[in-house]
Parts: sequence; C-alpha cells; structure tokens
Amino acid sequence: AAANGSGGKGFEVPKVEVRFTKLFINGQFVDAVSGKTFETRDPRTGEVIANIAEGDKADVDLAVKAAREAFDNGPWPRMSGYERGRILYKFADLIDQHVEELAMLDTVDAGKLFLVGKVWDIPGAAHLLRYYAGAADKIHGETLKMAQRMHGYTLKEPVGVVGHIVPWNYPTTMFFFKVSPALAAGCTVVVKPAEQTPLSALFYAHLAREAGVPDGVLNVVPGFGPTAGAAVASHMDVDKLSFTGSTEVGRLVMKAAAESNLKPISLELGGKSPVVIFDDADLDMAVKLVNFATYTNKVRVHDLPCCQVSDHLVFSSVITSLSLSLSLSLSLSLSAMSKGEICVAGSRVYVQEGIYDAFVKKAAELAKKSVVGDPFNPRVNQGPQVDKDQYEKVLKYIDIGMREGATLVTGGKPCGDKGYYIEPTIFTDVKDDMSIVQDEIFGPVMALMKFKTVEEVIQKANNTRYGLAAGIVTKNIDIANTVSRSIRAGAIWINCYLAFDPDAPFGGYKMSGFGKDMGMDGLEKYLQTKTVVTPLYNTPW
Ligand code: TXE
Repeated sequence: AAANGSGGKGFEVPKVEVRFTKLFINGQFVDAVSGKTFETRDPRTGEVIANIAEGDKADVDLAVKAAREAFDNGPWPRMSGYERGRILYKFADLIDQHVEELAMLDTVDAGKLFLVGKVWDIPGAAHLLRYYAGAADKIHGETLKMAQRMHGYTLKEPVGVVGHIVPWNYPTTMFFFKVSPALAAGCTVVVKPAEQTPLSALFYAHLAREAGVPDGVLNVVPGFGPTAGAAVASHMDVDKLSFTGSTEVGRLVMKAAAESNLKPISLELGGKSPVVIFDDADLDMAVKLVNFATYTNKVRVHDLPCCQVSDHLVFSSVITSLSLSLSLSLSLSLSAMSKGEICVAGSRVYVQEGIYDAFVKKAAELAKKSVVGDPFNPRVNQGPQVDKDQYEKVLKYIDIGMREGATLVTGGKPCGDKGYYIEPTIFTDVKDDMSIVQDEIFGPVMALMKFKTVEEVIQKANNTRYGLAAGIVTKNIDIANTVSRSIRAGAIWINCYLAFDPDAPFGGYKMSGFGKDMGMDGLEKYLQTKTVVTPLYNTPW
C-alpha cells in the first residue's frame, strides 16, 4: 500500500464551510436547552471541525413534542400521498443541487472518499428518497372476504412519531434509509445522528424545510448515545424506533423500548459476513470482489459487470457527466477500496483448496496496491477510520489476530504521521473460533480460510452469531442455489457484492437484527394495519 497517510500531492483540499451546527426542532435551528456543545473532529487530522449543539433528554423531549403535534394535528399525515410525494421529490432535487457541499461534509466528518460521496452516497440518497416519494400515493389496504355477511377492509396508517438512531459509517445513506420511508408513510420523525458525524444530517434538515416539509415533521437532535439516544429509545411518546448501530447498543435500545411504552423497534446491527469462493471461480474477478467486499466503505462503480445495480445507480443519477479525473480515479481504484467500516463487510473469506494458494498471493498483491491517504485526493482508495476509538479498536484486533496465532500476510500497521489511517490487512492460518473471525472488526482486516467441500463451507459460513449478508463466487448454478439457501443471512450476493438498490429490502438474521430497510418492506414498518368491519344490510347483529 502506498501507505503514507496522504496519498501524494497534486490535489486540492477544498475549504469546507459548516453552515449548520444547531439542533433542528420544529422547523428551527436552536441551541441545546443546556447550552452545551460538543466537538466534531476530522479523522484526517484529529482536529476539530465545528462545535455542535449537544442535545440531551430535554431537547429530545422538545423534538418529540413537536413531532407529536405535527403528527396529531398537522398537515403531513393528512395530506394526500401524492402531495407528500411532491414535497419529497423536491427534497431530492435540492439534494442533487448540493451534492458537492454534502459530499465534503461527509468527507471531513467521516473520512469518506469525496468522489464516492459525490457519485454514490449523495445521489444515492436522492434516488432512495424519490423511490419512496413515488410510493407515497400507493399505500393502501385490502378488502377482506369475511364470512357471515360482513364488509371488512384494512387501512394502512402511519405508525406515528418515529425515533431514528443512526450510525456514523454512512451518515447520509443511513439518514435516508430511515427517514425516506417514514416520511413517505406520513410519519413524523426525530433523528439522532451519530456524535461522530452530525454535519450532513443538519444540512438535510435545512433542505427538508426548503422543500416544504412542514415544521415538526423532521427533527434532528445531535448528541451522545447514552443521553440523547437513550432519551429517544425510552420516550413514552415515540411510537416506533428504528436503530442502526452496534449489537450491544441494539440490546440496550430494545430494553429501553420494552421498559417504556413497548414501542415496536427494528434493529440493523453488526455483521461478520462470509464470502465463499469455489474452485471454478474466475480467480482475478474473485480476488477483486473480495478486496472490495472486505475493505469497502464505498460502492464500486466499475469493473465488476455483475454489479449492475451500483453502476445503474451512478449513471442514472444526477451525475450524468463523470469528470475525467473521476473516471480515472475509479479505474485506478478498481480493486483497492476503502476502510471496512460497513456492516456487510465480507471479511470472512473461505476459499476452496484448489485455488487457495494462488488466491492468497493475488489478494495480498492487490491489497498492497491500495493507496491510503487523504479522502479528498482522487488517487486515494482508502481514507482514515472514522475516529480514534475505531482506529484503536481495529489495531487492537490486528494485535489479537497475531497473538491468537494467525499469519499476517500483509498490512497490520497504522500509516501516516497524523489522522487515523490503517493499512489494508490480510490474515491467513485463521481458525474458526478466533476473535478475528467471530467479532466484527469494522476495519480493513480480512481473514482468509481454506475449505474442501460444499457441506463443510456451509457449516463454517453459518458458524457465527451474525447473519447480515454473504457472498458466493462460482459458475456452478446448483452450488450457488444450494449455498444461498443454506446460509442464514438477510442478503446473499452471488458473483457480486454490495449490490444495493432502493427496491431491495436489506436487514439481518440472528444477532444482526430484525426489520428491513429499503424496498416495500422498509415502508411497511412505518405503517400499521387497521381493520374496519361493518355488517351488510339486513345482517342480524
Ligand atoms: O456504535 P454505537 P459505535 C458497530 C461496529 C463498531 C461498533 C461500535 O462494529 O465498531 O459498532 O461503534 C447511538 N442508547 N457498528 O460505538 O454506539 C450512538 O450515539 C441509544 C455497526 O459508534 O452502537 C449512535 O448514534 N443510542 C453499525 C448509534 O447509537 C445509543 C454502524 C450507533 O452507535 C446508545 C456503527 C444508547 N445507550 C457501528 N449508545 C452498522 N450496523 O452498520 C449509543 N447510541
């Protein structure tokens, strides 16, 4: 890896202006009741970017009150789905008009590659919003065939005030995974962004207001988990909670929901997803796929023809003319992607014995080509880990891997003289019960393992408490079908990876959580079903 922490010179680091730093409650940017603020830091340097109003219980109470009022008496749930959809389309258009500025905010806040934010995260958010805007006027119940001369039908109604607790790894994408279907359903929402990455969420609140989302419908309360987050989870007036984050905190919010008003919740939690490579795979393609699956914190836009979804998303979005530098950088970064901060990272890699040795060699060569450095640099494939805690967590796991007896094939060290950069890392001689195979590392660390038979690898792939995703690489359709049915995970990608789409429901099995984001399933969770029954004329009752 060109692991110099800068990725070289010859690029311009833009000056990033932070316009919104206050809480957004009832259509206004306001200070926290306590007057407190907290620092958000740039992972490229560890330096402070801005001081953000620090919400806690008192502010969450105000936000929920505004959302309650907007839900109980305001126009949002009462207007036609068509009208709500029009406002959401406008919101999406405004996102498109601010792509650069939004991508910059996510780069300085989360260390995400700027070009990827520009062509994927931000336009992808607008795409997702439009998907649900189009669904807003297609929400309806069913007519019931009841015995005994009764007329019955169901109504699909918005669930009410929704609490959204979101993580830092995809500040924009996670915001819209949650908010888009909830708003389309007619709910009102209180969003608690991650303390590491509050900047873009506040900007989205501003754009929602500009688009005509009424006051109180979308509230954003940055703050810390145990204060602001916990207040959302335990609030008696929050009707539904959707959380993405760690399994540990998922357990806490589920408990808080149970101990308060029994609000229904959905959880998208950690993962430790397997990628299974069979002997018949095209070796070079498989190596690239796995490199992408493990290290990514971005969606690939090139090279793997099977990943049409991502390609389509990019090329059909507002970004109609990719700049020369962008195309160049994308083709340079075919393989060496980003920093492993993604819940579906395919970091447990099982390779069949016939190609194992060749695979290890090529995977290491590819990882070494990765350019680690400033995420504003178009030549860079991998930016910094989001903050000091995550950086230290990843390095700790690398150390544990070596102490547990795994062989470090490449990487394993921090790089650069400032900021939170780590080399893309590969371990071999890994045993199933090692921590680096069982625990979510959330960093650029791949564990490579050998297997012989289909039966054996199914057993190994399922030997995890998680069940978020899995990858299978083979040309044999019978094997692909058998393995995909046998792995207990919410998403299976055959001969591709990370093929997300607004229409494809996403969510885990086992301790990766429950409830889906995206697709019509993602809308359903913000609706509840009311059954209405009336006797027909002359039916004795
Ligand atoms: O997550 P947290 P952290 C995993 C990943 C990562 C680890 C720790 O393995 O290394 O979790 O990351 C809010 N009540 N994932 O500590 O704490 C918090 O403020 C209510 C996977 O950042 O779970 C933030 O908004 N809320 C994951 C959100 O929960 C609380 C993405 C997530 O933070 C809270 C992120 C509390 N008591 C991390 N405590 C994925 N599935 O993609 C914290 N929060």
